[in-house]
Amino acid sequence: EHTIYLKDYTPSPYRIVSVDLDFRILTENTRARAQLTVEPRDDTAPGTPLVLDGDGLVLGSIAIDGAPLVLSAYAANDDGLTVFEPPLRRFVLETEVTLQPETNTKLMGLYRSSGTWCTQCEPEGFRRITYYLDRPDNLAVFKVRMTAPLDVAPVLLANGNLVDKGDAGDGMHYAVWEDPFPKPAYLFALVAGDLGSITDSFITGSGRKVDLGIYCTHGKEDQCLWAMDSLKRSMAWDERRFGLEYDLDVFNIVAVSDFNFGAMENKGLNIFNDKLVFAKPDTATDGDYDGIERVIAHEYFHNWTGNRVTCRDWFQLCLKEGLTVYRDQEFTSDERSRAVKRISDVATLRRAQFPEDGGPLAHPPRPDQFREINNFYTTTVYEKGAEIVRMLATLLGEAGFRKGMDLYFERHDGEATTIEAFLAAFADANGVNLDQFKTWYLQAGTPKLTVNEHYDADRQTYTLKLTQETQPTPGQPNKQALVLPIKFGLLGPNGSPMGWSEVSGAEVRDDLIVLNSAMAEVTFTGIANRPVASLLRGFSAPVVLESQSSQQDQLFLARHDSDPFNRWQALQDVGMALAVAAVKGTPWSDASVTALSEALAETLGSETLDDAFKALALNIPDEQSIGREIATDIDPDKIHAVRGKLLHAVFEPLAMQLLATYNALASTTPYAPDALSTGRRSLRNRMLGLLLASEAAGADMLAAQQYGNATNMTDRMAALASSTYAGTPQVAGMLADFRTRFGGDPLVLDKWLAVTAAAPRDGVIEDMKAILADPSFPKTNPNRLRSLVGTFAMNNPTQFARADGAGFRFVAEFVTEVDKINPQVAARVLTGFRIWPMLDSTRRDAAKGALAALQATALSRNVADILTRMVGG
Ligand code: HT7
Ligand code: ZN
Repeated sequence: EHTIYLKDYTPSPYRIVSVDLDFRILTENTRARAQLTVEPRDDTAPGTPLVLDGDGLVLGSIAIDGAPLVLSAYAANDDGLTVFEPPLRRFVLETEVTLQPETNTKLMGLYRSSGTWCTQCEPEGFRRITYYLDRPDNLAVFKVRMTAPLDVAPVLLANGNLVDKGDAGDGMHYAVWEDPFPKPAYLFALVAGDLGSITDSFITGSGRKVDLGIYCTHGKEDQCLWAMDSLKRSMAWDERRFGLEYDLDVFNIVAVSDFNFGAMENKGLNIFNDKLVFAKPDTATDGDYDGIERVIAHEYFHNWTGNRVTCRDWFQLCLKEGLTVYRDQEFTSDERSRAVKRISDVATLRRAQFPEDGGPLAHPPRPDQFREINNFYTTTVYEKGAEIVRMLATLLGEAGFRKGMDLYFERHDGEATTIEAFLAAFADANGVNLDQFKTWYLQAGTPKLTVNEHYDADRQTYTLKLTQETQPTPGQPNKQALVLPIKFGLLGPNGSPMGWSEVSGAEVRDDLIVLNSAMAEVTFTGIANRPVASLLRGFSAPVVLESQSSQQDQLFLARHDSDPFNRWQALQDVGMALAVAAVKGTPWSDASVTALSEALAETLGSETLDDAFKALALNIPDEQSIGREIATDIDPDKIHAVRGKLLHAVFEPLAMQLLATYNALASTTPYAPDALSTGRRSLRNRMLGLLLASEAAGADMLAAQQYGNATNMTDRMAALASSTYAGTPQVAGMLADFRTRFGGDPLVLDKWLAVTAAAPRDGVIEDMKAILADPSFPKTNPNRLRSLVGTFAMNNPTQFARADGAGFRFVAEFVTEVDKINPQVAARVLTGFRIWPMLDSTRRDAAKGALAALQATALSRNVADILTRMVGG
């Protein structure tokens, strides 16, 4: 399979400047006619062929300026259309193809989801609809005419504004949509179906009225209100924070049930996975509400970062994705709790991105080569990409960052551009040099930042020796020093901030050390007592921090640090140190466990900390985090056992306080998804989980009661999930009840599939096989497949990485089967194997065996690419 390189980027010799599409949608098939207005570039030589992308299209007719082409003038095959000698002037190329959306299970291009016709074009789906320059640097204006049966498709939507509609005879009707903003084809969308909707409007800062619509299956309209509320708040926030107004008169969202990703930012017509639209208290959890708010915001924010300013090529994907994730993170931080948002984002980064960056699939945020672009919609591009933008904001300050954003839009609105251009806007707006900073985009791997401290009482100096190192990653043996913004503070003996008279050895601005070399020694003078340093506040750089700080210092920070992130971090570090030492054979001392218990009790009892923060703080790092910390020869069973014992040792002494808190937090008010109520529920449910984990008498009954009496899905699921993890005697009954109660609602069934798949017990693989073998299980629906097998591969470390290899074989066989239906889903599930090099030798061999068996079968490019990178070769 051939590799595409960034260095080979060349502009196309032709441009498509406008597109007229005419779709005739019928239940048997869809005919797509395209009229492309094509122009050669000034320097295009006569006789240069026009090469258009196509994927699986069958050409019906072809003409230039109305004259049909003779057979020798063009060639059409499975991956494109070439016109050998097009005119060296502006001309109109007209083609007609017939599509089969009904059998399109890859869910790219035009497909049918539960009766609704819809499209997904990013990154290379448009070529499955018509022959085109399917590359993001070709911007064109689109006009779309759709004709469809009125009975099955009364709703006809596309990008932009509706300009015409009417009766087309024979039970058919038509609609014409025009999008005045030039766009790349990946932002094209259409929807045709029998859908319900809710409508609203938004008045922009300059006083324009925008009509808002959310379309869904009939009967689900009342579940779209939270999404609409989130959309309006997103629109207002982007004006307030970045001065960015919406630009069309219409903004529509459509919820569909078969979707490869979360959602898609098509211009003026976002298409969403329905699980990120529908919410009502008795079927959606607080996590679901959060996810909807976040993704609605994310896709909306793409209107400027992605659509108005787009990517020159797919290597630049994180130009739009990293920046837009940063923007949605900021939105949530402003709308909810900044500290809680930061802690959960960092937890996600460590859980998903760090393993990617430290494993066989590591790649730079801006890769320089790929075989299959769909495999690069990764947590490195998205979440590490957002961390890079966040560091830029930290280095430039909020005002400096805004100046850079303003200049970026001023320079590049209406263009397809690059990471270089993005950085240049920030450099120029602030008069700084970002050449070294750019390395973050080009280099893979998580840097390790090691800190050694030295206090000199005689001289009253305090020195921090800072060292950074990044391990080699596939294809990048040598690493350069990065620019690390390290936010910090020094705490005096009573816990209050400590100042200094002078500082030397590195660039230090107020609370920020900027480390830009492999090593630096920062010396503070005028330090009367040994301080405790709080380093990397707010997780100001995506690194692994290694310091020799004692348990005592960490618990001091947990009590006194003014930075909530580091208070949380300090408690996690203490728990992590105890767990790791025990797994490696050094049991914890009673004193160290007691000290941690006491600090946690104090955190729980605090009158100033909020509930959501407490819920995050009252925990021991999860099994996968402990595994990553150990990093080699991992035995997941041992980690599971040790963590269980540690939870018991730390939380059993707090049982009375946990129970009292649990009881005190019971709610009497109706469900609301606001930050305060969500925090309250998450702390109460954490209490329940900890009571179960510490095997407090009656905890299993309490959980079963909560499950049965719950008035919302958050409380019901929390009880079910922690009972399943603990393996209480009531679990089987609860799971059966859940299935009966909610089995008819596919999105709630997903929750049942996920808890089932995550159970750390023997027999789970057999249960999953039975579920998959049921003829009513929809193997074409990505949500169902991901909930079951995706959850198993990602979140069930003991059963997926079973020493006998049964977990690996199950997933590999699943990948073989699903690859034939939907290669994107198969490839993503397969990435669960990326942990294999860290496992002990028995498990490593078992994983390699399963991967070798997979390699021996016929595979899609998506799966083959992941597999080759994973096993090397
Ligand atoms: N820009 C989108 C990324 C995407 C996608 C969405 C749906 C189906 C397939 C897809 N491939 C890539 C989503 C986003 O980041 O906003
Ligand atoms: Zn995005």
